Parts: sequence; C-alpha cells; structure tokens
Amino acid sequence: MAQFQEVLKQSALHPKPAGLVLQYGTSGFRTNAKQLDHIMFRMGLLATLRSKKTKATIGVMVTASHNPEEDNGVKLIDPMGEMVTQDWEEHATQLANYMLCNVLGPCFAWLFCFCSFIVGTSSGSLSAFLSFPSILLDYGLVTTPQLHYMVCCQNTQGKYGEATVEGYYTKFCQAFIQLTKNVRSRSHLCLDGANGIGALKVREMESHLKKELQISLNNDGSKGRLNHQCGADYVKVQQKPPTGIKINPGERCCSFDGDADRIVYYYTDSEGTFHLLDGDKMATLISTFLKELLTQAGLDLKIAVVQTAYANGSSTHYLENTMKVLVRCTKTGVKHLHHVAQEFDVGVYFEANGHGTVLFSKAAEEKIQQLAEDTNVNDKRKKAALLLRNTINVINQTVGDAISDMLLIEAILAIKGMTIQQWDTIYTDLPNRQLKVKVADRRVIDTTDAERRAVTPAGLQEAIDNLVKKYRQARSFVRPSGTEDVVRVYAEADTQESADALAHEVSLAVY
Ligand code: 16G
Ligand code: ZN
Repeated sequence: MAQFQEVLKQSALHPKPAGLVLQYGTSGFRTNAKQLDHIMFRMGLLATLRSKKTKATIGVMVTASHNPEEDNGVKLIDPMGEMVTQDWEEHATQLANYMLCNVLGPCFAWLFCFCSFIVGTSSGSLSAFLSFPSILLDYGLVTTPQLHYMVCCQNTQGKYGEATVEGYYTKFCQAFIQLTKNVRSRSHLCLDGANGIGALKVREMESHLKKELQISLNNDGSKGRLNHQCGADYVKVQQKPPTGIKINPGERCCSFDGDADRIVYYYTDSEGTFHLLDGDKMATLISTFLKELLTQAGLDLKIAVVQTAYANGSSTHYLENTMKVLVRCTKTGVKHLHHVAQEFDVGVYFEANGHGTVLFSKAAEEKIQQLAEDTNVNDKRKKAALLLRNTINVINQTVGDAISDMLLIEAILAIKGMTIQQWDTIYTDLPNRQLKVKVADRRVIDTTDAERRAVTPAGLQEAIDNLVKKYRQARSFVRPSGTEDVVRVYAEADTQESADALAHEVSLAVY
C-alpha cells in the first residue's frame, strides 16, 4: 500500500491537464512538449508493467522524431527491440487519460518487483522517469534505433551485441569495414543531420569507421533548428534539398530525420534538377543485392519486399516483373511492415518516407553462417556467404535505422561500383503528389486492402475510381492520418501535371 501511495504522490507532481485526452498513435504519444509531462510519468509506469508482463527489459524512447522542435513524443519498445504490441497501445491510452488509482488499483501490490526498463531521448528531458525503482539504465541522448538496439541486447544477454553506444558503433562499423574491405574506390557522402541526434552520433561514430567512409556533415545542430527546412521528411515531402546546403552536381547526399530512424538519398544533376532516392529505391537496391548474393551462394531462401500504399507504382512493378521478387503491401506504420517481413527468410521492408530495414529469420542466419564456415564449398559460394554474413551484421534488425541503412547503402554502392545516378536509373519513379485535407472528422474514412481502398463514407471510393480512370498509369488513395488531424491524399500518374490534378480532384471528393 505504501508503494501505491508513493506512486500517487509522485504522480501528483506530474498532473494531467484538465480535459486533455491523448491517444497512443502510430508511433506513441506525440504532441506539444508542454503537454506531455504527465504522459512521461505514466509511461514509466506502463513500462514497469510491461516489463513485469514480459519478464524482460522494456525501452522508453522520448523523441520528436521528424516533427517540429516544440513537439515531443514518447513510445515503448518491446523486448526484442520491436514496437509495443497493439493491445498495450490500448493500455497506454487508458493509463494516459484516466485517474491513476482507477487504472492501477488492482495491480499496485506487485508493481515494482522484478521489472526493469531503460530510457533514452533524442532531445527532451528524462527526469520524469528517474524516480522509478524499476529504471535500469538511463542512456541519455541516443537515436531511436540505438535504444531499440539496446533493448534487444539487454534481453538477449549480449548475443545481438553489447548494450552500450560503443558496442553499437563497434558492431555496425566493423561489419561495414569487413563488407567493403576488397573495394578500392572510396567516395564521399554529404549528410544532412536535421539538426538532430543523428548528427551527433555520426560524429561520435566517425573514429570507428577508420576513414573508410568520408562524410561531410551538415545541419549538425550547431546552428539551425531541429527538422526546420531540413531532414528526411522535409526533403521527401518538398522534393527538394535542405535549405542552406551547397550541393555539387552529381554529389551523393542523404538526410536523416530528427531521431535518425529515417533516411533518404538524393542528388542534383548537371541541369540542377533534383532527384530523390526514397525508401522504395533503397528497398530495390538492397533486395537486388541480397537476391544476387543468395543466388551466388546457392541458398534457397525466400526473399520478399514489404511496402505500403505510398510505394511508387514503378518500384512495385520493377520488383515484381523484372526482379521477380515477392512484394507485399501493408498498412502505414513501421510495426505493420515489421510484422509482415517476419514471415519470410529475408524480409526487406521500407516505407517510401525512408524508414526501413531487413529482417533475417533464424534459419536463414544459420544457413548463411554454416556456408560461410564450410571449407568444402567453391570460392564463389563462399565469397557470397561471407558477404551475406557481413551484410546481416551491418543491419539493425530491430527497427529502421538511418545510420545502419546508410552504412548498408554505402557498402552496396561501393561493392557494385555504382554511382547514385546509376542507382537512380534502375527504374523511373512515376510522378506523384501528396496532399493533406482538413476535415471535420477524419474517422469517417475507413479503409481496406492495406489502405488502398476506402470503405466509408459511401460513394467515396467510387468517386476516386472515376477520377483515376481519367488519367494514364494513375492510382490514388485516401487515408486518415495516424499522427495528425488530417486526411492524406496520394496520387500518381504518367505526368506531374496529371498527378497534381488527380490529387487535387480527389481531395475535393474527400470534403
Ligand atoms: C509514424 C510512423 C511512420 C508512418 C507515419 C505515418 C513509426 C515509427 N513511425 O511516423 O512509420 O509512416 O507515422 O504518419 O511507426 P501518418 O499516419 O500521419 O501519415
Ligand atoms: Zn523518426
């Protein structure tokens, strides 16, 4: 009882603003940072309970991700480094919005025994968690994927790597160096750190790379504001480079988002035209590379690419028809893609916005490991197996990770001797447009078929179908945002004018 009173006493220091109702959305709670204090405290409680339930260490990540500086957010990380399960998202919403004694009353007696969680932040304060008896470690400033990695390491007794920031750099940089050790030409990468934690961490990591990758770092947080006119989301949505960075024609560039769980690549050509290489282009490059290696290694493993409705139609067409790779489509949100990717031996998943990674099944990892150690196989198979093994080690399988994705892409381009322009020409994106529409209640829109078709309101899908018919190679869909009070509209077609017109017409149909 005393413990419960203590929780209530502590909770009173973090009062819930009257009338404020928040929901655990696609990637946790997210709103203006000033309104999040009670949520932070309550997420400490939820992490304690989740740890008790799973008998494992849980992660709590505080981050504004790709959103403006005045925002913040918090989310839970499950034992293997993945997003917390859907039923616990419900518990999170309950705990955030109700009187603590009503929600916690039945379970207070055993609250803090045998449980632990770790915390990290990409910018905000962690003070709300530090009074918890169940806190195991405060990692301070880390990227979101670094905290996912730590959770996995904590719960696998170090098998995935050492649960320290040093351990993270050592694991991924060593794999990168191994992967590229026979490659002669080294080129240079221009990186936009979105004035976020990713920039700081790349700087920390540089010594581990032993000059094997030359990075010029921009938006490192020394001047500009977080995600302001820079970062992966800005570059993807605006389809232009971050402001204030001088980019030479043909130079290979990439942008992280504010917590470094998204990355996009781009360059400008000699005419000054901007070219974006988003999550779809990365998924294509990575899956092509992996498929070639699996063939060379003579390993019969099932590889698939998981996308969302936002994937450019050209990428899906290329993967299915030219690469003959299985493609699956899921609802937006990392947890959905991650889940489907787990069904395959090798599951490559990417959202077009640049969040993605590759998952290898246990069986696939074992087969690759065996082949890499086998002394009776020919050189070609062995070489492919060794490359596959190092590729596995350069990937953060817990979640999409801008740093690990960057190392993987850089390694593939170096091994293949490919320029960013050559990568870009693998297929040509269909022109596309995204719009957001403010409506009275976005929840009236319900979707099916991985958000590609609207079920309600009645007549909306039919109207979209009729508009799409007017254009060539056209596709369009609408969905309620999971993070903002808007409806999102996506359209693609054979020309930019058509894509723009279609998106506009569909947005009028949404009203
Ligand atoms: C969140 C998701 C991202 C998704 C986006 C969609 C995670 C870690 N992040 O940022 O995957 O693409 O929401 O936002 O799950 P929307 O519902 O507002 O379009
Ligand atoms: Zn992010």
